[in-house]
Amino acid sequence: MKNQYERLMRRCLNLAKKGEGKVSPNPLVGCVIFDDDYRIISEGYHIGCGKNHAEREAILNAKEDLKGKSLIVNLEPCSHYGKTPPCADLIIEKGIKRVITGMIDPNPVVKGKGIKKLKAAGIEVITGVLEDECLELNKFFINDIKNKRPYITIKTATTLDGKIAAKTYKSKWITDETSRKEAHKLRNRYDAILTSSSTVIKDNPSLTCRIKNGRNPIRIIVDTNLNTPSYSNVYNKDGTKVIVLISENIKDERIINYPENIQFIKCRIKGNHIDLKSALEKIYNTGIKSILIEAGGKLNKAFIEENLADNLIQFIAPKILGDKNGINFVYGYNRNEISECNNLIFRSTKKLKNDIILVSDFVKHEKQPLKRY
Ligand code: AOF
Ligand code: ZN
Repeated sequence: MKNQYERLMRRCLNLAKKGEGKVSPNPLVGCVIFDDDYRIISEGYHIGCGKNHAEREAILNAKEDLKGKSLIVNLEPCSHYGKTPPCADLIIEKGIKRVITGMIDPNPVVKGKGIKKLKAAGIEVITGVLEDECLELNKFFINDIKNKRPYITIKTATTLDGKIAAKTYKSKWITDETSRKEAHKLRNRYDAILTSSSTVIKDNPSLTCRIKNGRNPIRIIVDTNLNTPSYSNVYNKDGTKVIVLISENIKDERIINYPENIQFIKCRIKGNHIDLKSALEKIYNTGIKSILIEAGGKLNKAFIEENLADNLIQFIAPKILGDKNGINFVYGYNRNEISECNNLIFRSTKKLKNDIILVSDFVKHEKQPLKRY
């Protein structure tokens, strides 16, 4: 039975992923309805914010009577009137006898109330099936509710010894085509991609998502002194919104003559740079819940040093470049002792054609003061 529930929950997780790039700020949810022989009767997923929830989709897609059937869903069914009526009520109304879920909905308006409602109506409820996978899938949603700030991932493509480029900048690609395809899938998952003015000036990237059915995320450019030219690809490729973070000292007359899809956000300055923490608050207030950082070593370093990054995704090619001519993925960041390191926890590894993807989570802690000499 446990294996069957896990198999069906995996199906829910895969269905839920079809909503990637479309459901934010809502969670990714997939739902399967099945009979006592574990035969799938119907399926559904949450296709977009404001649209039907996964449970309602699965129920509406069913071609037979659902009385006495079981329903499995990766998130607790909701109990509240939001943009749609409560899923728990519909499940009860259809006479479903058993509900299996992966995790409690952390949203305070639900948080256990959906399960309570189902149980009160005499429905058997089983919770926690593949809970870790369910929590991982909806980490942006959980982080949004718990921390009220965007979830930050740093993405890098490096050699085995952590170099993002050679100083000559002659060769643009370190990882192979398969890795780059995976990287495009990642872009579809996040609300926004963030990079620095120096990357825009040096590489002139478009930062688009080039996968089937994908969509371009919002781009965020950290450009303290407004050095990026208005004809840069990232501003002109497709009309998708671009947020440019600039110093509060930039005069208004400098921000005319940029394309209409650009929103300039003036930010507080710390040292010579934008204060990232307060900039992130402003970004969060525009509705962005997840950010993928695709930048150079200096910006990566700033996010890590300020303890703002949640997650690190490294595409690693089986090459060694060495330290004389290679540029590190964290640049200008030096700890004196192992005890002063930033600590992470390995989450997963995946072998691609030639490269690997290594995913780690940052251990959150207050900033450690560097030793003074
Ligand atoms: C979803 N999709 O499949 C499920 C959700 O604004 P509403 O009415 O769409 O409600 C959104 C909340 O409903 C969401 O924050 C979560 O707590 C709950 N469940 N949401 O978007 C779904 N099952
Ligand atoms: Zn619902």
